Amino acid sequence: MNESIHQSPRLTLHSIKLRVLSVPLRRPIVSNPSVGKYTEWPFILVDLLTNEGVTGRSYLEPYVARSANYLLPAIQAIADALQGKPLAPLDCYKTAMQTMHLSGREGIGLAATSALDMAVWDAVAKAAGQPLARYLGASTGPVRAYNTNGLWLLPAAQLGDEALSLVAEGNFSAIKMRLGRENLRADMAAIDAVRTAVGPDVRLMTDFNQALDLGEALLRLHALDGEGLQWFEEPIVYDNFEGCAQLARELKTPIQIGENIYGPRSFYNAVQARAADLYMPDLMRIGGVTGFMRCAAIAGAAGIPLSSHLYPEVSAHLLRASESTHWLEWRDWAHPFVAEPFEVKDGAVHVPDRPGSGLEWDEAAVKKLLIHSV
Ligand code: SMN
Ligand code: MG
Repeated sequence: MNESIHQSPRLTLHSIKLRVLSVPLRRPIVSNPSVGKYTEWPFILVDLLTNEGVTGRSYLEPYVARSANYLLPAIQAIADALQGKPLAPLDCYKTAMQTMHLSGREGIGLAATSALDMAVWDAVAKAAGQPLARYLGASTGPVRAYNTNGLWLLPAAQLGDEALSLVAEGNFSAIKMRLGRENLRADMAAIDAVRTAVGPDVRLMTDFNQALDLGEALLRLHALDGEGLQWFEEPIVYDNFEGCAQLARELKTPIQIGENIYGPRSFYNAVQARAADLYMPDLMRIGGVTGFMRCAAIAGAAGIPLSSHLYPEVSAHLLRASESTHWLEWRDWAHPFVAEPFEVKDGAVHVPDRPGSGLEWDEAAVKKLLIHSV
């Protein structure tokens, strides 16, 4: 019997490389004025080089390309604080947080922390030769997903065909459509168009992207409460936990929030306030892998179903390792530059059996999509 123990190297930071891409969207995002309209989607790629030769990778998708102006220096400043220390993800997270005690532990600083946190976890899992899910004590395999690749605020007449193609993209059992049109009748017409096309068995998630005030939300959500929808996402402004809690109390349809929550402590505060029935943290805002897994512990202990927002690749690993996993939000916007996109079939995203998060870049594609690099 071979009893030799393979020690994975203790990693230390050499340097980081940051690149900003602008990636065309197959189906443009058409949302309400608070989110906006996009034909291209920005990504910030992080390559974290270690002195031991392992490279950790991650990306942020910060909605607007100009946010790179302040995110890149913040990521670099945190990386500077990690110099000379062991690259242990929880220690790195703590160091990053300490750098922000006086400048603010949410917003840009936390988004920058998340970018590095995901890259550090990727590096250490790679150094251990394990997929991130397995490094966290789980296994690789499928994660049930819904397709969010379209169904923005388009005319109802266009929605049926788009809904059918969304289902067909991965034999999905669930898709998400956006609501919050000018009035209830328009939202009803949109739901009818999608339901008629896909039939009764496909689950329909709905997302208002914070479009309504509480008065309008009370009227509209009560009127839509019998439509058999899977959830009402962000009906009102995301940080009005009291208003969200009122909606969650009054409605049969579950209220979903979480993509705009910054860090596990705000997540905990939302849970304490009973602001929603369901939560879906976003890896950029929640604090990367570290922040997400802390929320997964809170959600699991509270018996709250946990989904993810964007970042389907890393989120898939984490939902494999979460206690109360609900749905993964699937979208393929990173496919143009990801070397080996994850397999999507039978309504699930499949976590691949390769070390780390499984995210590597197609460098030829990155070159074409590059708008800025440091
Ligand atoms: C969303 C995603 C990406 C851009 C804008 C809005 C959305 C979601 O809230 O949940 O997918
Ligand atoms: Mg949303």
